[in-house]
Amino acid sequence: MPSERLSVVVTRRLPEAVETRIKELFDVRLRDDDTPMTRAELSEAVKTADILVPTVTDTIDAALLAGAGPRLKLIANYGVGVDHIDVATARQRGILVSNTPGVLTDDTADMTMALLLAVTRRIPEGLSVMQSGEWGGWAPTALLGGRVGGRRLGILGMGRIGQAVAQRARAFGMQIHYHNRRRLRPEVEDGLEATYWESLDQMVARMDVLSVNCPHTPSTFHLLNARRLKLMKPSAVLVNTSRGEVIDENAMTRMLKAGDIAGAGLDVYEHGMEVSPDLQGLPNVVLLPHMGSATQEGRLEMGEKVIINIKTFADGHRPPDQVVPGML
Ligand code: 8YV
Repeated sequence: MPSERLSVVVTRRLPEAVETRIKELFDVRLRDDDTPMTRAELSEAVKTADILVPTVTDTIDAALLAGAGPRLKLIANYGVGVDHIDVATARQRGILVSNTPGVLTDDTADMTMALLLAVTRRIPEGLSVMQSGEWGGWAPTALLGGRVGGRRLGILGMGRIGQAVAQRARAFGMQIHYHNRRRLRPEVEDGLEATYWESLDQMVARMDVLSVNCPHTPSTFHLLNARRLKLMKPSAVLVNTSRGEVIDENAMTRMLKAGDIAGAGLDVYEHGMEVSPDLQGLPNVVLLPHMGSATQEGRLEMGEKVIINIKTFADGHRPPDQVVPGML
């Protein structure tokens, strides 16, 4: 199939350089404003396109795919997480799915550390004192946080991003612990000086900081449920730059309010943009609007990956970043 004949629909505005390159290569329909597509627009897109380029804000479920036209052959996701795409149904319908792994690893790991430090060192509280003009000068007991060096960091999900977090946290003098579906190879584990916990319960109970870095799948939904959250030390801090659904957000909010967990740094939420006001008002919580991978460089590289996946497919091969059911 010659690539110039392929019709590509991109569901969101992407960086200009990415859009320009896609336009050069394909017969493309681009979005003309910054809003996500409505369900009706998405339904229309899957009916007519050969290739769809969605983002995390598009729900590509079985019902939507049931209305897909016979031309739709590739969903080239702009992002690494594919929990918004029903990959199994796509496969049954002969539609390939690809993602953009690797290029947002470092940026997301950096943001994990930023949140970890923001919560433990009370950065937003300091910022607010300065912005409100309330600073009364240095005082020996003002805004004391906790030292991160020496603390135990438990990483839940030791894939690319988890390992990048481990490397950074080691440089801050933290002790690295992890729980993962599969134990890392001994040489990788040794390189990261990471201690493996087969039992998530036992790890949760012993950590000073818990960082969620696993994908959201049916088996990780509410992995940190109310029972497990209650195992955390009251002095412990939770950081999540992965997906909100991995944590029972209501249970976490109750515990944060009651002081049963010391704090949380969150970039993602269980119900997307709907962030509970209870969470918003807490001083021991730092909230960001899903910015983990939001660097100019990362967004361009994500675009390059999407283009490589589409071009390779158009040239008659499997996209290099094909996702198969159960892989993530
Ligand atoms: C992206 C992400 O910005 O790639 C992911 O899985 O969560 C984000 O950091 C987003 O997915 C873009 O679609």
